[in-house]
Amino acid sequence: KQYSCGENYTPIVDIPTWAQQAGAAKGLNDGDPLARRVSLHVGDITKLEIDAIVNAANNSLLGGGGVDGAIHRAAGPLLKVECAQLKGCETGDAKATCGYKLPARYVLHTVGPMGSGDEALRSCYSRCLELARQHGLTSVAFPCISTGVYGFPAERAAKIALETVRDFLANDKYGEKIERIIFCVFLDADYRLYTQLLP
Ligand code: AR6
Repeated sequence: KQYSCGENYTPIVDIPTWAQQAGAAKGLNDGDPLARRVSLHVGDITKLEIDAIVNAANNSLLGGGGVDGAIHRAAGPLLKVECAQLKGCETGDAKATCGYKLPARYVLHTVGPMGSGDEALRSCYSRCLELARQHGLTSVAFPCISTGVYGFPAERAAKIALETVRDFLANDKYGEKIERIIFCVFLDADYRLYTQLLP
């Protein structure tokens, strides 16, 4: 199946919410209303059939390793053609493209800081959520931006990710329209970290 950016379809988000996940694991706080709109998922972000997946890209937006490489491979060569027209992206900023052969309609490319830079990392998450608002998207999956090749400490990054998303869901006017945010982690260590921090 191929989706273009503009095509209407019903996103299939059959991943349980944190409320369901936490409800199954005793002692975790599933009483928070935001828990019904957030999921923790372990796996390959390129497989998710949702409105948008976020790419942890570099300033050139022309592809690379890690999740960036996986997204470009799965999306096919047209993704790079569209990216090349964007003329790069500043650290902490984000730009949207179509998803091409991906099951996700859009890719939100963001550039995380290298090693440190809390403000820039926060900005990656909030700029992606602003792009979601601009494009009317209601389901977005984030990888652990900057914590791979870019070497940002994983725990600090997870706290920033959760705080920024929580703030948007709870306080931004568009936040209430967001149906699902998926934290798509790839490593067991990140899964453990998010499981501890999500409550
Ligand atoms: N699905 C979900 N998460 C993934 C996947 C995947 N298929 N593959 C890796 N991860 P990284 P960065 C996780 O290095 O640190 C690229 O070369 C990975 O385990 O992809 O922001 C770019 O072009 C880690 O938790 O991104 C840049 O040059 C997280 O994704 C540079 O790397 C991010 O790791 C960006 O580095």
